[in-house]
Formats: sequence, C-alpha cells, structure tokens
Amino acid sequence: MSEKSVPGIEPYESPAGGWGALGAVAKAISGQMAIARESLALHKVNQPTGFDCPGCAWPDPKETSSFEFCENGAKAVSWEATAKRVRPEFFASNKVADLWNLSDYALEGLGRLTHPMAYDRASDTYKPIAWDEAFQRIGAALRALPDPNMAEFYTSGRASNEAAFLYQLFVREYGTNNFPDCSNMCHEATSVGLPKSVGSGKGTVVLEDFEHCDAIFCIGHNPGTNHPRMLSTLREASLRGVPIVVLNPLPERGLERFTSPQHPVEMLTGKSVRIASTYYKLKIGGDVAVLKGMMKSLLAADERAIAAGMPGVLDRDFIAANTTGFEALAEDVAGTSWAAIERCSGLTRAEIENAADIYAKARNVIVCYGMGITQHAHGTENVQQIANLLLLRGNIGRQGAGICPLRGHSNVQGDRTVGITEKPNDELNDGIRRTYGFEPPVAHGHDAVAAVIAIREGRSKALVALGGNLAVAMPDTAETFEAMRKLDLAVHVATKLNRSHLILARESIILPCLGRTELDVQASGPQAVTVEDSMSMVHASAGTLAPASEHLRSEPWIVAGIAKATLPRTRVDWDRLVGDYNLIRDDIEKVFPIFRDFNRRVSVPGGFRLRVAASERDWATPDRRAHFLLAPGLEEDPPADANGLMLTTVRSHDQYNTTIYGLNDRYRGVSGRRDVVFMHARDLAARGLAHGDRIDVFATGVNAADGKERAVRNFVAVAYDIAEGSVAMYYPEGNALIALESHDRRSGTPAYKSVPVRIEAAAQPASAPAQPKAAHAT
Ligand SMILES: Nc1nc2c(c(=O)[nH]1)N[C@H]1C(S)=C(S)[C@@H](COP(=O)(O)OP(=O)(O)OC[C@H]3O[C@@H](n4cnc5c(=O)[nH]c(N)nc54)[C@H](O)[C@@H]3O)O[C@H]1N2
Ligand SMILES: Nc1nc2c(c(=O)[nH]1)N[C@H]1C(S)=C(S)[C@@H](COP(=O)(O)OP(=O)(O)OC[C@H]3O[C@@H](n4cnc5c(=O)[nH]c(N)nc54)[C@H](O)[C@@H]3O)O[C@H]1N2
Ligand SMILES: [Mo]
Repeated sequence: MSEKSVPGIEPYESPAGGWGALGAVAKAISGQMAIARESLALHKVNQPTGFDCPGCAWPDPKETSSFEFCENGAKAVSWEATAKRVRPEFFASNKVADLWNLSDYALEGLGRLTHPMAYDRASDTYKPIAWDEAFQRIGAALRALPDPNMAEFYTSGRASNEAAFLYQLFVREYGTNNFPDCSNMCHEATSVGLPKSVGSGKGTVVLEDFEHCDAIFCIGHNPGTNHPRMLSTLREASLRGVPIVVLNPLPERGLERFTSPQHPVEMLTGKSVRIASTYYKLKIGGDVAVLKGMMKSLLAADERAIAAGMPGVLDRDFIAANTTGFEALAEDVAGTSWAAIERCSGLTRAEIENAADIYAKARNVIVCYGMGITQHAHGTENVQQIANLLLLRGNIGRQGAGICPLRGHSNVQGDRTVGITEKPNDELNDGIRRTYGFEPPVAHGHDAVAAVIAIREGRSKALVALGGNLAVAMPDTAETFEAMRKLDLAVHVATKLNRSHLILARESIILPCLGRTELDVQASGPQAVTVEDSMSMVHASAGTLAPASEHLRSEPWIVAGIAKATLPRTRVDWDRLVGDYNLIRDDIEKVFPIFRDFNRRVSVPGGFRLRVAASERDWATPDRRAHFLLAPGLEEDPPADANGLMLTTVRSHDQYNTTIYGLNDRYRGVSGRRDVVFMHARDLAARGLAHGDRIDVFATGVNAADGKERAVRNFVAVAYDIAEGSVAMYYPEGNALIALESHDRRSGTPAYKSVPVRIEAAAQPASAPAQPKAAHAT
C-alpha cells in the first residue's frame, strides 16, 4: 500500500478473530445500550434450548452445549435486541421527507419499531394504526386488484419455516405465484444449476464431512465476515494438515489466518492458525476459466498416467456408473486453450495446474462457495463447473467429500423448502390440493428481478414484504426506487425502519414483528419456530427475551391476519394454526412428505437433516444420472476494453446485507467510511490516479447498454492487493451501477459481482456529498 495517509485507511496486520473480535463485540453491545439484555441473549444463541442465530446459515456443531463465540452473530443479536426504539412520537415529529435524508445506517440505528404504522399523506408522516384496521386496509387493497398476479409477495430469508409456509399458503389461495425472494439475489444459481447437474439443489455435505476431507477449496466467499463460525471448522482442518485452496480476487483476512477466541492459549500468546495453504487472486469472473483449466489439467494428467500404465487420475468407475456427458465435457475442455484460460482467469497455467494437483492428490475434496460464484451473468454455469470438477473424481455422495454452497440468510434455504417459490412443481401443488382442497395457481410467477420490472412497467401494483429491504438490495437503485413509487399498496413486515419503507406507495403500511430473540406466546402458550441451515439441518428456535413492545406480533400471526382480511371464503383455519405452531408443522408435513414426523424429530436437540438425494448418490434427474454440463464460450470472451475495469460489490465486516452496523471494515483496514473503491496500484497508476484520490465510477457495457448513465461519484480510491483489472466496492453503495437487465438469464440472479466500469478522477470537488441523493416523491 502507498505511503500517503488517507483518513480511515490503515492496513490491518492482525489475524481474523482474536482480541479485535472481542473488542468489536463489546463495542457493538454497548452501542445498543442494553448490556444486560444482550449478554443474556447471547448465551442463548445456537443452544439446544435457545434461539437460532439470525446471523448466518452455517450449521451448529453437534455438541451445542458450549456457546460458540461469533463476533458477527453477536452484532446481529445485539442489533435486534437493542434497547433503542422508534416510537409513534418520533414518527409524528419527523416527516418522511426528512427521514429520507438519514443514512441507511442511521435509519436502522433508530431502533426497533413499536407500533403498526400507516402513512398519512396530508402530514407526510407515518401514524399509528390498529392491527385490525391495518389488515382491513390491506385486504381491501388486495381484493381491489383486477388480477392477483398484479401483486408481489417478497420474502427475506430470516422468516421461519412456519411464517414462510403460512405466507405461501395465503398467497397461493389468493391466487398468484409472484414470490420474489432474497434467494433470487443470492443462491438462485445454485437452486437452478445444481438440480440439473446432480438432481438436488442443496449442498451435499454435513459438518462432520469436514473432519474427513483431505482438501478444501474456498471459492468466492468470505467466512471471516459472513460465516465466522466456519473459521473454527477451517481451523481444525488446517491443524490436521488439510490443504485449503482459496480462489478470491481480494485477500480476505479470515481466509489467511485466524486466532480462535475459543482457545485461551492462542488468545494469550497471540498465535494464529493459517487458513489458506494456497491463495490465488483470480480476476473477477475468472472462475469458469480456472475450473475449466483445472479440469483440463486433470484430464491431461489422467491420460499421462494411463499411458504410463499407472492408475488414472479420474474416477472412471464412478463416471461410468453415475454420470452422462463426460465425453462432451472432455471435448469442451480440450478445445479451450490455455491462453484463453490464463487471460480470463488472470492466473498462470502453472498456478492452475498446481490447484489441480492438490485436488487430484486428495482422496476426499469439499468445494465451498458463495456469492463470488453465484452473482454473475454466468452464475449457473459457475456452479455447474464446480459440480463437474467434483464429479470427475467421484467427490459427491461419500463421506468427507461434496459441494458446500454457503447460504446467506439464516433460513433462506428453509423458506424455499416450505414453498416460497415462483415455480411450484407438481408435488407442491398436489400437496396443497390434498391438504386444503383449493386449486393453487400453477402458472409460474415473478422472481425478484421480474417483480421489480413488472412494478416498473405498471403491471404490478401491490407489494407485500415479509422482512427485508427489497428496494435497497436490488440493482439499479434509481430505477428501482422510482418503480416502487408507482405502487398502490406497499406493506412491510419488519423489525426496524429501513429505506424501502420510505418509498411511498399510494397506501404504505409498516407492520412491526417479533424477532428471533423474543418470546412468542400464542393461544397454546410459548411457541418455537424452525429453521433449516446450509446443510439441510432443521432445528427449533425459541426466543427468550421480552418483546421490544407490547404491540409486536409474530410473523405467523401477522400473515394470518392479512390472509383472513383478504380471503373472506378461505379454506384454511388460520386461527387454529396460529394458536399452536405444532399444527402448522403438522400441515407442513402433510404438504411436504419429506418432513415426515416433523414435530417429533425437531423436538430432539439439534433437530434432524432433511434428505438430500445427491448426498446418497441418488441422482434425482430425469434419467437418474448426474450430468456433466458445459460452459462453452471462453474463447469468445471479448478482451476487456483498454481502459475498462471489472467491479465486484462485497459486504464489509460491519454490515448485514443492507443493515449497516457500523462504518468500519476492520480486516480490510477501513474505518469510519464506506465510500471506498479498492484498486490495484498499477490500475491506479495507469489512470494517473493515486491512493486516496477522489474518483467517479461509471457503469459501462451491459449496464450502459440502454443509454442511461449509471455512476457513483466522489468515492475514494484505495490502493489494495486486489487482482489487477479488478476493483471492489461495498454493497449497497455499488447497486446504483447495475442495470436490472444485468442478470444470469438462467437463474435471474443479478450480476452484482461483475460490473464493468470506467474510473476517472472525480469531476467535482472533494467536499461534494459522496452519495447521490434521490429525490423524495410525494
Ligand atoms: N455478518 C454478515 N453475515 C452475513 C451477511 C452479511 O451481510 N453480514 N450476509 C448473509 C448473506 S444473505 C449471504 S448471501 C452471505 C454472503 O456471504 P459471501 O458469499 O461471503 O458474501 P460477499 O461479501 O458478497 O463476498 C463474496 C466473496 O467473493 C469474492 N468475490 C467477488 N467476486 C468474485 C469472483 O468473481 N470470483 C471469486 N472467486 N470470488 C469473488 C469477494 O472478494 C468476497 O470475498 O453471508 C450471510 N452472512
Ligand atoms: N450489490 C449487491 N447487492 C446485493 C448483494 C450483493 O452481494 N451485492 N447481495 C444480495 C443478497 S445475497 C441478498 S440475500 C439480498 C438481501 O436482501 P434483503 O433480505 O431484502 O435485505 P436485508 O438487508 O437482509 O433486510 C434487512 C431488513 O430486514 C428486516 N428484518 C430484520 N430481521 C427481521 C425479522 O426477524 N423479521 C422481519 N419481518 N424483518 C426483519 C429489518 O427491517 C431490516 O431492515 O441483497 C442482495 N443485494
Ligand atoms: Mo444472501
């Protein structure tokens, strides 16, 4: 990094974890001014009798008796269990036009919502409304639509199985499959790509497999920030001598070295454990090239071995017995030149061959991956190339080996399992017919991108959001905001105020709900909900804290309220279900037989695993075989425009998606700011720029194809050890640069991680605001 000092930018030399993490937790908790409440809450996280951490979807170790320390889990819990409140008096004295000018950080920082609120246009304020009246208004507006397909029902992945199941039931009885879901912005490439490869759309490994693997590949995910408890698993593997190969354009500290706060000796001696044994900084979007290069190298090694009369490198028996498409893959890979692979990946042939060698020498291999793989125009192909690589040596469906997509929200996978999908299959539709006796809509509905486009074009007029911050999470900030202002109805079920709530529809309603940490009492007594983690483990979660306000209601209760007010002739006994969540689980089991014996199996501490057929080499594809699938086209990739750079958008260490906990990104050496663009020193120099300079970033290519200028201005260039030609900034700041049309055609996942840009010295003086301000519409 350059010598010039830039405020808030200072390299972080320590390992991930360690005292830095403990300090950050203390700060996060005291910042929320409720120490007693939180420390009580933290002890209940991921315990057999407590609540599931709202942080991430990494599974809990089997022996959940000891509290597993996690800095970002602690932040997520204290953010929810905060003592701060945003009450009706606050809304009464702050017009929405003024709230709009607060930052996203400040908006959520106001604290927990306490009352149902409805927007009042005359005063430009949100005013309290009784629950029943809110439901009546929502029901009337939804019934007034000429077609149920003119409403969109968004789900964010924190919703429990019980809430999500009731929600999809209500929406289907209402008559649409418009289920935009945060999963559409996240692991949709997995859900679409993997079933075609191996017949199952979920990860095939369980936590225990990490104890039996001989090599781990970590591609495009940042566990030190986003799945911190995974560092303990990687640490154990590293200590066993397991090679860990990382493919990531950025040097992520959590993937380099880790000091475990669980281990007093490590903490006291300041020692750390190396995580990556080999760290390859590939170019953004270079994954298909690397994976194809690795396969090319494996095929060549296999041929050489066989020619020399030695055992081959590939698992030919497995390939013959279980797969189709091998010959086509071999041909595709043979036809891909090393020159193209090197150009597209930014790595050398020798580096890729080394990675292939580590892969080939390991008996059991696990490949883990995250958003660096899925959020590209070729996200589905990325996922399928990972599956190919694993299939070549039979690394799926046996102990110690498999594919491990790191899911995002703590229950995003479960929401999908219980029916949040815009493309219902026959099994789901039959389950609903059988259980409730109404005819569910069968035509496919909208995913997230399609929903926003439908709203933009005036084809959809109502949005109901079960959690989340859809407008800010989606690409194309300006267009998405403008679209949302055309709605007749916007309903947000939420714990905290966010910008999506301030984008006003003709009728806007905020319904405040209980969080995971809070006690949920219904007619039959205190309730537990269930969630499914990244490894298909389903377990119970029961809040323990007193609710943040007496007016809060549970998500299942709220969904039932909306349903009853919308569907006067409903076939569902909503009150009965909401009175006892065991009955919701009984119904889930009726609709989805995979949940067989649900209530009994989930009552065991740690819960149970939902069957993933591919984990047992049962390939649930039409021909009952796993498929090698091609990603042709590397050769045709146009060389990047001479002045062009590829931008990726990432999470800082102090945020949870659109929720900004703080302005620091400790491991990347950033404090007190988010207006940064990480760039390689040579990319700076090539543009006559220096570390610390103010810059403007302009979208090019696919994101400028419609002739609209998409730009973010007055950011600060930070010299960084990132792959050359690749630059990075934070999400959601970067969303303004991405057109809705820039997404994976197969899965609909926005290409948040490959944004072609041009970077120039800032046109305006440094004192200008760093963020573009969108005008407030009334
Ligand atoms: N504390 C915290 N925890 C979270 C979240 C959070 O915001 N905060 N979000 C949750 C959610 S919803 C999700 S989906 C997950 C997200 O978890 P991650 O998938 O880890 O999320 P990102 O921060 O988007 O980081 C992706 C990583 O991919 C790398 N990358 C970027 N582009 C490329 C590329 O082209 N190729 C490769 N190989 N790598 C690339 C980036 O450098 C970064 O290290 O985390 C979940 N957990
Ligand atoms: N550029 C760029 N954009 C991205 C991404 C990226 O990597 N880059 N990542 C994408 C990904 S992976 C995802 S998953 C999406 C995230 O999209 P969302 O899931 O829509 O966003 P969140 O920020 O997680 O939602 C935060 C809000 O959820 C509400 N909330 C919190 N807890 C609860 C609860 O228990 N119940 C209810 N009802 N509400 C609650 C609060 O009001 C809070 O303001 O963003 C996507 N957008
Ligand atoms: Mo996500």
